[in-house]
Amino acid sequence: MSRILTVGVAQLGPIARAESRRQVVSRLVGMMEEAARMGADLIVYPEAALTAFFPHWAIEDAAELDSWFETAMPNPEVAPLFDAARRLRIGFHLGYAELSEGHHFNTAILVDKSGAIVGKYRKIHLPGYDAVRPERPFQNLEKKYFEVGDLGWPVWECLGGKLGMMICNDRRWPESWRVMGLQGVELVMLGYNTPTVDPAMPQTDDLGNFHNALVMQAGAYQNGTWVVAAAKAGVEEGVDQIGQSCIIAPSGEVAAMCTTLGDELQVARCDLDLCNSYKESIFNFAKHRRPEHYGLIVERTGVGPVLGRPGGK
Ligand code: ING
Repeated sequence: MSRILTVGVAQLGPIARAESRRQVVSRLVGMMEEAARMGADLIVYPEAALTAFFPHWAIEDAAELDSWFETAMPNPEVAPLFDAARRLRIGFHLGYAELSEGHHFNTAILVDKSGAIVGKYRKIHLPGYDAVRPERPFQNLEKKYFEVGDLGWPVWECLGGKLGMMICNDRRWPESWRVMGLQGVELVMLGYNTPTVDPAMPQTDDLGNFHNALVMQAGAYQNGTWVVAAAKAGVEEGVDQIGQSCIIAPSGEVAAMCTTLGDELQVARCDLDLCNSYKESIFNFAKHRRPEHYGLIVERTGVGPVLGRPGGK
């Protein structure tokens, strides 16, 4: 009997700086209701899904910066989303800016069909820089506004499968995928806010969508996992962001993809047992993977054996 999880990827169009949490949450609830009508068990929203992506702006005032963070989750503004999840019996992934005990994180949560928070992830790979660059057309101040995530990459048993999370830039680093792959992850949820151009790398201006697909399709295939990736898309406060939110099978094939740059839901039936046909064959880590021969640099305690020769001899 296949373990079918019907999943919705909920791409968001731009969120205006002046848009209230309540206004955004009503957009999210509308998409959750549409996903429930389509039989979804889970809906995945983007990174920073409650606000505009404020790391694109220089914010000097500490109180204004903190106003973009949630100090509790759930909270009164977000409660309608949790209520809808309970009413519709649908789980969800939500990215948001977290302020807890004085610490600022770029965070995502996994909520089950009862509306309970099952898991939390805090973004580890923070791109960009920690000081305003006035010459840039827009900023990426994640290193200034967030701390590096301190929760690792856990995998949770939820909705009948093994689910994990990463956030945006994490998807460009193979470590994010493999740490969860080694835990047997079967469905990775992620959100992203990815400008169409990176002012630091003009040579990649026309490669944004390609690199986005490249890293996620590779991550899916090399770890035998489904991937559900939700973009915040379109021109948000002057920053043009890629869309192409998608659901990717363990084969690396795209099972569903958004084709607009606005609020758009795509739904796919994800057979979690399809993961096993990769995890038990070509990517059977126990049978084929040889970390003892990789000569990995032991980053915590110094240099490991020389690359490629066991024991470094
Ligand atoms: N955004 C971008 C991402 O990794 C970026 C940063 C933009 C990297 C353009 C490369 C090119 O998708 C976030 N929020 O991590």
